[in-house]
Amino acid sequence: MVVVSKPVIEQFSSYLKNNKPTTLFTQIPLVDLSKPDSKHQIIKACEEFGFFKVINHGVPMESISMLESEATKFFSLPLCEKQKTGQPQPYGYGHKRIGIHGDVGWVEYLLLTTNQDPSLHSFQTFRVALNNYMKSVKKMACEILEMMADGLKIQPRNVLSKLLMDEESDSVFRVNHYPPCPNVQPLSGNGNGNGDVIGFGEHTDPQIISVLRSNNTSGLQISLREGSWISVPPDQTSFFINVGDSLQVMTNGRFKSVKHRVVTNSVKSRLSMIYFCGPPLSEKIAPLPSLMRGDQQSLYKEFTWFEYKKSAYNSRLADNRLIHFEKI
Ligand code: GA4
Repeated sequence: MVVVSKPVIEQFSSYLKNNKPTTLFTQIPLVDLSKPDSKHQIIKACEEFGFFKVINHGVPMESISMLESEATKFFSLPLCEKQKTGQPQPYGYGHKRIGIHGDVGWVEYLLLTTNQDPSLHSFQTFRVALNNYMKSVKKMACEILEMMADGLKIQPRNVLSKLLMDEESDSVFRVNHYPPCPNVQPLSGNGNGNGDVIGFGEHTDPQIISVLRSNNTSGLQISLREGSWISVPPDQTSFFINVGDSLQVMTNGRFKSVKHRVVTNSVKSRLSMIYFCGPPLSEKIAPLPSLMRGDQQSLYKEFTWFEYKKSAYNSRLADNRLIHFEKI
């Protein structure tokens, strides 16, 4: 990350959010994957929050630490070295700019496909650590999606996980590094009053679910249905699951994709790694027939993941992307 001069900090302060105050006492749903009732907990969390934390997930701590240490090494390289992974189009190394329509954040990142991504060819140990990690995380994500199908009482239980297991699955992996951000003066009315600068602006994820793990630095916030923001206490031994737009459509709106954002920390850097579980490009995204009761109608027009992705990547971060696909 380049050293940043004051005017740039001021530029970022215009991204300070002026939303309703953060709610302090809401508990993030916690799902223990080893418990027999976890499928019911998952459904409840997806309906109420579109978000939950998982423990007893089976991803070895060793593979998490290996990837974290490789990613930390990568981000401490000089800019020119990091840029050898390519400009984000959308894959590669990026900093500050998110997407192609002017969104910015106090962040540098690596965006990769989960297939044979050529971006890391000169970073072999990083690549190996990444492949190991992704293998375990994909397995856990499939288990969660199967529990979800069980909890929704739909058959077959791999109706969602098969999209991820498909060789053509269009999943994406992202490592975000939020360097400590020099504090700016809190603006009046700013949520929690500590001068938060936006690391990654508010958005929903377009995919089915996203699986996030971060180091022990806070920053992630989720939006509750009534519009207030809550800070998610970091936990480096657990994973956090987001419902994405595609799962909202597949459940015909029963689950809602969760709006989330990341605010920076003035002292510690935050490192997060996210597996975005996407279907194959040709997959039709529509409510699962077994979830539709009686003469229930789909709330959405028909579209493929390719069409949705294309439209999503053409949007601004905070846009409501599903609105164009809703039936009037
Ligand atoms: C949000 C979720 C993932 O990080 C991502 C992002 C993508 C990008 O960084 O290129 C997008 C964003 C995300 C949605 C709207 C568009 C595309 C940035 C942006 C402004 C990789 C994804 O799949 O969609």
